[in-house]
Amino acid sequence: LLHQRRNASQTVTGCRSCGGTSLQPFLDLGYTPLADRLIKPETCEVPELVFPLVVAFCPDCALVQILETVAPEILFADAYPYYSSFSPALLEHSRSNVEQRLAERELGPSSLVVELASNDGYLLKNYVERGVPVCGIDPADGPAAAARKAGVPTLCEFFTESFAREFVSEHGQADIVHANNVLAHVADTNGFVSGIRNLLKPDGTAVIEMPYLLRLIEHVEFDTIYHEHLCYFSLTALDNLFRRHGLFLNRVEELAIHGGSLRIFVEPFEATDTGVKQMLAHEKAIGLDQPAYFTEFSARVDALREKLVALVEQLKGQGHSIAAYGAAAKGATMLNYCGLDTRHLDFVVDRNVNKQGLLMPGAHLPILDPEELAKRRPDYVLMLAWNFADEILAQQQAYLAAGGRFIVPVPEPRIV
Ligand code: JHZ
Ligand code: ZN
Repeated sequence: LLHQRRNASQTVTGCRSCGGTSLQPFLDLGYTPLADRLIKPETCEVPELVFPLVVAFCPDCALVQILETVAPEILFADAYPYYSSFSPALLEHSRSNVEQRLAERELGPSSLVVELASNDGYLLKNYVERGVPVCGIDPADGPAAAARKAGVPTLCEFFTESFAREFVSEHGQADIVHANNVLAHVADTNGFVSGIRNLLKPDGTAVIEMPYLLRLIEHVEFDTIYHEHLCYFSLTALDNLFRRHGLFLNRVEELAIHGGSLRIFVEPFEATDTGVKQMLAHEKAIGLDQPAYFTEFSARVDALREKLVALVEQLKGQGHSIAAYGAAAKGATMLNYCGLDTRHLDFVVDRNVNKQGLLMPGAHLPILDPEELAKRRPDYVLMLAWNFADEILAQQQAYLAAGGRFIVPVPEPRIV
């Protein structure tokens, strides 16, 4: 199975944030294929590229990170299948984010809002509707083309320190910089943050979202670990990272999205509010900035795997059919780490038409339209996109009413 293209990945020697060389591994998910690299059935690229997935803690700056960096050209540029606009809950989350920014700050035709990893324009379109000039920056050509088509000016580029400099000399600095679920994806963590510093006006604000490490650990969301996600952030680690570049975490909000996220408000001047101070103090109090906090995690991940596999095998043994919902990147980690594949699950459904017709990495489940649940009526459906469980359960009332059942794997496998 092991098959690696030369120069496709590199192992870090020092911390991605502070450069410290005392990284302490605490979880090994083995060799796994790339979570968003869906397989075309006709050209079935087998064996697939697989890469080590080891997670470590840096005692010097508290950053949790994986050790392997897969080349971004392989991860994001070519046929990247993730389009934000397939989730109504995410669209609503983004619309309300923009409404709040507009309520807080006067933005008009001479303002500039930039989004890093603007995907298909799902967020910036809300500013466009309100007449505020925007520019999206995203390296994935499919989603960037979709954004332009939706009226959101978008540059198809990776955001780097040098790109930020060129951008500012051409377009000027930004009043607001949005960056949702992208900081963890970037190999040059410090260059990216320094780029944000350059991009911001002196009174500008960067509004940045990322999954919150505390919730990942608490809820055993180990499936959100895959090669696209290089870093897993606590507020402590973020504070250390941004301060190094003259940026300050002045405000923080906790959000439910993606299993529990942080939204940080970062500015080039220090005006830290009490919420930030309290959250930093809380992380210190529970030891999230210490290696001991992470020692049990690996055993909890294995316990989840054992419980899920036992449940699936029990249901199969009783003659039940099982499918899955959500060809999510996190689904790839869940299936591969648990060793679940076509022996256990018949297919996976996903609304994203760009994923339909392809196969899940590693497990090779075919990806079908969600309509197929009503047609094929599997007895059980493994909820791989558990972060959207409420939305999906509401949408699948007919399947549930007909006696169908979902298996939700996180934080603990259970049937709903
Ligand atoms: P979803 C993505 O991860 C991509 P993924 C990325 N790696 C990242 O950082 C995180 O988000 C934050 C589908 N779906 O978004 C859509 C339905 O079919 O949780 C998606 O394919 N019907 C950049 O891929 C998948 O499920 C629905 O009703 O793990 C969900 O994937 C809904 C709501 C979703 O994240
Ligand atoms: Zn460090």
